[in-house]
Amino acid sequence: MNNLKEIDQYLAHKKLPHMWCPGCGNGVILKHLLLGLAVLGIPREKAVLASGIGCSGRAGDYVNFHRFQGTHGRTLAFATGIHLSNPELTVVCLMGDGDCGAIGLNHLLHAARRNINITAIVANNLNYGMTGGQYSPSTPEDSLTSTSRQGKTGAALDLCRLAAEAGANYVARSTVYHVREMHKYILEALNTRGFSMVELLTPCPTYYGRYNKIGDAVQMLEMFKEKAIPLNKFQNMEESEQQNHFWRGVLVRKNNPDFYTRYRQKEAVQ
Ligand SMILES: Cc1ncc(C[n+]2csc(CCOP(=O)(O)OP(=O)(O)O)c2C)c(N)n1
Ligand code: SF4
Repeated sequence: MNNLKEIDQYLAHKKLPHMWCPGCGNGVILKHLLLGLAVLGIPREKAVLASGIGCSGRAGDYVNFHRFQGTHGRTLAFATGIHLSNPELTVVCLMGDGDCGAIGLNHLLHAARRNINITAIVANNLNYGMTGGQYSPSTPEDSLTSTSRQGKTGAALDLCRLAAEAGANYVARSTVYHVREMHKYILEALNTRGFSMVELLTPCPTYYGRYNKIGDAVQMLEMFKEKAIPLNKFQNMEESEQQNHFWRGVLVRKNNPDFYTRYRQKEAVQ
């Protein structure tokens, strides 16, 4: 599905045009999140977008349904509260890689461990966009950023593997270049009961692309096309080769009961 009419109802038209830089991937992610809601027929009054602080977090400004923006890094904690106070809602949490993987990492682990019925979308632009292109835990090793002028020291943190290990029911990763795959994973995540997470590699030509001399947005997308490879291929690579690539695919697909269901079952037997 690619019909913009379908997402009209979810968009705050009066707030447009958006503030993102030309070539930023955040608009593509927002579009496919809204398409996902439309495909699943989720009414506006049943949808909530909890977004982080950062460029990606500004997505909340452009939606015409319940939205919430709290403090940086605490997005999943707020989303957990929203979900538990009204489990009928479809709660989506949209975070940057800094929000989710640095200051907010603890919340990711516990949301996944509890298998909270939330869909987390992580817009991984490989750096902190809003504050000037500093490196984040998921910035690839040796990347040039405003805080690693000689190249980042230390490997990138794989947020998907952490969420999978902690107990999430659905974990997948794709890129803004692989748009059909991204669309499918967002739909699958929204359709999962329990904690679901989709990490999306997305271009930040203004900082990551410029500092690393990758070029403009098109060249950043070409980088994702070349370097983001299917999970099974990635697993057969030497470790040294893996460091120069990203995997993409579905890491976890499970059907374990979510936190709310288990909690209610305990109450019922008392
Ligand atoms: C508690 C707190 N610490 C730091 C900041 C400053 N800050 C705002 S956005 C941000 C990082 C943004 O990076 P990311 O979460 O990856 O989102 P992006 O802008 O790249 O989409 C930081 C450190 C803040 N607002 N609040
Ligand atoms: S700084 Fe980067 S992430 Fe932020 S709006 Fe510009 S391109 Fe997008």
